[in-house]
Amino acid sequence: MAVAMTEKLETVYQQIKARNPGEDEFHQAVREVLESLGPVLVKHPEFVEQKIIERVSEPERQIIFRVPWQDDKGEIHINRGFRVQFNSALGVYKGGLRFHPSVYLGIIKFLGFEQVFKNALTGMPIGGGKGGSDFDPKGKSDGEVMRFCQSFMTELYRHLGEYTDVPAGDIGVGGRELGYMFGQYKRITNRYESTVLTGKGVAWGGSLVRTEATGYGAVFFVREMLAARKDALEGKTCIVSGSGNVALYTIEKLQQLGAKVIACSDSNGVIVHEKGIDLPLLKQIKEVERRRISEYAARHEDAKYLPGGDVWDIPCQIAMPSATQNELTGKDARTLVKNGCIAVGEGANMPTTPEGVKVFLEAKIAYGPGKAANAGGVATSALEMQQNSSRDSWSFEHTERRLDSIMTNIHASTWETAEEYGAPGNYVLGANIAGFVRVAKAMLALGCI
Ligand code: NDP
Ligand code: 2IT
Repeated sequence: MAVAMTEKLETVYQQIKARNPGEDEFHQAVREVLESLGPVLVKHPEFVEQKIIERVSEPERQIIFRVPWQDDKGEIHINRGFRVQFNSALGVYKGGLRFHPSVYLGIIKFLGFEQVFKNALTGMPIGGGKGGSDFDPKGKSDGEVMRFCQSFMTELYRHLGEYTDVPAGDIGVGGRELGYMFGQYKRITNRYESTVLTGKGVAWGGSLVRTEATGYGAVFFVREMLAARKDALEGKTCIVSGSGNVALYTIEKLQQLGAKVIACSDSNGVIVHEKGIDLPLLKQIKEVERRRISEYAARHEDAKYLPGGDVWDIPCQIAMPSATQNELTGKDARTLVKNGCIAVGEGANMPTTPEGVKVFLEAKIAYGPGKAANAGGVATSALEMQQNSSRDSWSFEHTERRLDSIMTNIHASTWETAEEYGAPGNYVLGANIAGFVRVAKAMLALGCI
């Protein structure tokens, strides 16, 4: 259970809420971190004196811009673009771009805030930022996606740079979109500045393993949580929500480590395949054909499709939320615990509601929060930057070993921090404190900026 917020932190939280009206997801993300920080402030009065909490909760810079583009019929559409450059105490602003109709400032700020601490946990020299647009890539042609990405980058490029701000993908932004954006950046600036974006195609400066990294990393984190309890993934029954980049490679690594994945989902429904998901077929449908998962059941007679179903109702031992924020509620958490779930590893950002988190912590199951468990994506982005800077490219095996050791270290540091602060096994507390302290110390050293 998170340590109760001190009066001081409650006052600061109320000020942040009032200053950022209507941004519910941002408030939620801030509250969740602040609830862990009481004991840190007692130990480090200098953080209070220097107003580190107030400073770390205020983005260094917020950019909002118009993105006009033409569809295939010549009709003009106007979307809104965002980049929130949250904190650069540890390095360049680093974090993904999300294209989804639900995007507004509150979502980008929650993601940017989480990113600051996640990036700190990796131990690498990266600050935090996030961006995106309310553009919906679903149902758009390649030409429409390209024109949108070019328009988006025509405005954003002036705020980026290998020493300034380095975006990557997130929901709705993968290799195709990053390619169009990198092309436009290169054209406008006349610079082949590989390090300005990560998640690039391997043929043009990308890193092997970046595509797989978030999902693989989340599974490595779960493997470590189980090992700490003298248990292992082999033979475990798992469910994964979503069926995008993170979900697919979570399924892949779970299967490689001997677990059985019986369900996944999209925003329309759930597929259940008791024999175990046929990953090559799922990849073909999602990555190659860009279709819905209902198609999977249509091509596999022993798989079931549950339109509008709730994936968390499927009994499992391990659950890996890999779709979006607040997708796992208090009720879902109670169902999972009742059905015998022993571990939850979050590939998505803030997928569990505060009530759900409470249920997991009270049940004392192994619960790995997103900012620790999904840090493998951004960590491998930092490895991509290292390769770009040294004009080198590493083998798959070498890069995966690096990812594995980063995730193992994040597990160890969050575990040890939780123990140090008297909450053994509480990775929420461990991740929030370990991430915050690293950022706070750097901010203190850099003065009042
Ligand atoms: P993708 O766009 O590849 O896939 C997203 C998946 O989540 C799809 O299956 C999508 O279903 C589902 N989904 C998205 N929004 C909603 C919603 N509002 N309701 C229900 N389902 C939804 O994105 P990623 O796999 O890259 O991202 C998934 C999560 O992982 C996000 O929370 C992201 O922030 C996080 N993450 C991603 C990283 C990365 O490297 N890509 C790194 C760390 C975290 P549908 O197709 O029906 O919309
Ligand atoms: O949420 C995340 O960590 C990401 N979407 C990846 C960010 C990155 O810069 O690789």
